[in-house]
Amino acid sequence: MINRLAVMALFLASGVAAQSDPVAKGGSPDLSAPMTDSLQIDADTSLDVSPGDTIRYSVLIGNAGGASSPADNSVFTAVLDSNTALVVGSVTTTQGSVTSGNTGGDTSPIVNIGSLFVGASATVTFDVLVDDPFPMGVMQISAQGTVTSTQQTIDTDDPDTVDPSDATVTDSAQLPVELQEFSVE
Ligand SMILES: [Ca+2]
Ligand SMILES: [Ca+2]
Repeated sequence: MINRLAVMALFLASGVAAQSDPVAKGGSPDLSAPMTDSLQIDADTSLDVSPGDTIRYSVLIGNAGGASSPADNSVFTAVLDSNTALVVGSVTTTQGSVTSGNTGGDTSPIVNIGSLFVGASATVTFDVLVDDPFPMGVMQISAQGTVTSTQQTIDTDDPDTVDPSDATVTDSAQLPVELQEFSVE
């Protein structure tokens, strides 16, 4: 991250417009994949993520690469939190096909996106069920996706944090709900 910032600063200092110069992009794809989380089903109407609830992840996979530089054979996979379970049948994509996640016995999402052209994007969504009961002392749920392609492989990004390729973390004071009381501000 620091190195990337330093490089960007050098570009800016030298007057080179890194984003608009096609030479700077070369002929390579430039993938991005922010993965957001949201409370899809609040089973206990607690207004917060808690055991038994359903979290929906949404991944916007984009390619901002140089001209004529698709990301070929793009495939999305994800490693889910061990205290959650994929909701079989919940996996969707706006491009390509779901190869794992919608058939009985599937435990993780795999989506075959195919070629993702420059300027194009594909949105993948899937749901997980939060374990109930949930282990005491665990305050977070995290999931990390990966997009592989012939030209480039990247991890998904939690857009809530500065780190450009970190797991998507769901915080909740309600998770170890059995033994704690919380004041509402
Ligand atoms: Ca809840
Ligand atoms: Ca981040």
